[in-house]
Amino acid sequence: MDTSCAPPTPATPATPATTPQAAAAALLQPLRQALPDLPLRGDRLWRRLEALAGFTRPDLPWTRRAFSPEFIAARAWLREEFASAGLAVRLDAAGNLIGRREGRMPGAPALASGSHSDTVLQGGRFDGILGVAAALEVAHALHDAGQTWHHPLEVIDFLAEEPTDHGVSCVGSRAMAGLLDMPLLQAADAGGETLAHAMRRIGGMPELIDTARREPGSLAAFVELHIEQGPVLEQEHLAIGVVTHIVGIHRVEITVTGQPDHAGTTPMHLRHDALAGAAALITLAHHRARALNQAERYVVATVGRLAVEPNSTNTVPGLVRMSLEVRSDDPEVLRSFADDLLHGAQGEMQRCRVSATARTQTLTPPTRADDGVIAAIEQAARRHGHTHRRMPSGAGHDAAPLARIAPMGMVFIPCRGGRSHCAREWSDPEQVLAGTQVLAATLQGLDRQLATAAA
Ligand code: HGY
Ligand code: MN
Ligand code: MN
Repeated sequence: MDTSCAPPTPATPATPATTPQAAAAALLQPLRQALPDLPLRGDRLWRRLEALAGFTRPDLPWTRRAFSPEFIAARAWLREEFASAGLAVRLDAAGNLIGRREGRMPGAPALASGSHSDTVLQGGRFDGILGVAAALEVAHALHDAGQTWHHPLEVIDFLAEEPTDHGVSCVGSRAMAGLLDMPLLQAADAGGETLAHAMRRIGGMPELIDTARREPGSLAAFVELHIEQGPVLEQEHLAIGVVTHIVGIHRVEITVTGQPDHAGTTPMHLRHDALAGAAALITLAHHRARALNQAERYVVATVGRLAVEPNSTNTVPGLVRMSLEVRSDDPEVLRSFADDLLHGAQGEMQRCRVSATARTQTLTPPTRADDGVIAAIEQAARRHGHTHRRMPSGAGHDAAPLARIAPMGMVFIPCRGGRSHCAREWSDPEQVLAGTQVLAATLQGLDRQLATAAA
């Protein structure tokens, strides 16, 4: 029996909303009729979270780097789980794992939800995999209930959301948005493997990367569930965060060039100590970001990765390569921070008798969520009686590139102590289920509203 929560079926199947404007207007209309809850299974959801987290490097808890053996094993497991939820499963040319459940409206663009199954080192047990497992649970509950929405539903595990060893993040979602260009595909890791080669290793086809691209309008909406990765929801005792925008991220490789010399025989005033120069830059970046960060402007800067050559105790460091990451909701700060830093550090570089250069790896602008999807998330939170607030995301997400091709929204749940990207990352089963309920109700509401607009 088809118990889809659709409005009275029109004589002829409705066609998708005719224009993005009509769709956008529809999303801002409050839902007139209640929607039946989906039979979500919190136990199945939690079991999948634990199983997926279990694909980790044994020596580094909760580590599943993209393209690693653990990642490849997790992908094979995910494929089976997608199929068990009644999804038609495929891998697109960019290495995104996509599960699809057909809808009842011929030609309708799909509603999409998902996140990423790769992690940073010692990354954590919820960052990314929560969004994949929750979207999968929504699809599985639809399958169990025999329900068919108007729109198809696509569950997506995007390839390599975390910055890869090639220096590229959001690999699969960039490709889907048509933003993964040849220079990024040719980026190489320390061992010389290109991103394209790594993509091929997990089943992608970089030479056909354009086939992974989705055109604007080809997805009805994209909604991602994610842990907040910050302290606000927990401190304010709120269950749900409704993301208004995702900060921009500028990732830069800074190279400090000095000269390797004997650590014992080279007088201090004759050294070209690249690490002393790098240390001055790191300290200056920290203080500049603190000075620029204000109530109405979010600015953070991080040097999280550093390589010293020759990296030996009794040699003056001759070369340092380090990652500078700047995040802000102010496009001008994003653009100018690295150049201003090097300019402001010229005196210190001269005193250390070294030089510094900066090379942009990726620059993702601040991204706004769609007002209609924000309204749908708030309606869903109210429907389930979950406290909620609007808030920005200081973390980057696959939702940012997706916003280029579809109305985007994000649902946050609290994480303990606001901690993330560390082994202590944690959210309670009740918080995970609450977030999944809101995700399901949001997608259900979007399906109804867009179908009504199209009728
Ligand atoms: O780095 C980030 O913001 C995200 O967790 N990848
Ligand atoms: Mn992350
Ligand atoms: Mn993430």
